[in-house]
Amino acid sequence: MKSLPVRSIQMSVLVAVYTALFISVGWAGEPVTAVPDADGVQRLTIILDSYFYKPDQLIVRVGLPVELTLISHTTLTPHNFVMKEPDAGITVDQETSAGDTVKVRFTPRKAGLFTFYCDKKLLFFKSHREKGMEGILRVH
Ligand SMILES: [Cu+2]
Repeated sequence: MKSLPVRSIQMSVLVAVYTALFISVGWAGEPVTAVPDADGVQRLTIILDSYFYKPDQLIVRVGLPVELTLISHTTLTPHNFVMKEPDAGITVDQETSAGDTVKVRFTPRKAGLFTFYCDKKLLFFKSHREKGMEGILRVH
């Protein structure tokens, strides 16, 4: 019984940290699940803006090609889309200049949770990733 208050405090701290992370990272949006097209390609569209991806939670199936259409909504700030998960068959490092639309393709070979992010950084300022420009790809 003595450890109970400590445990509940720990739990509260955990919940608070998780909530803060959730809000700061912006993972509050709804996850978007790809539905394969007739040709078996899982197509999703992502908006890149300062400093977020929308949607920032993508769900795809393992073993089927994924095609992401990256649309920049900025007028000046360049962004990119980086995912370095070679073990899962995913290696993407795509520049997305202001106002551009580009497509990337990969075929996930492994189930799991993988992070994508923008690694742009201006001088001594925080990186875009640190400002919340990241998201999660769930492969199942
Ligand atoms: Cu960026």
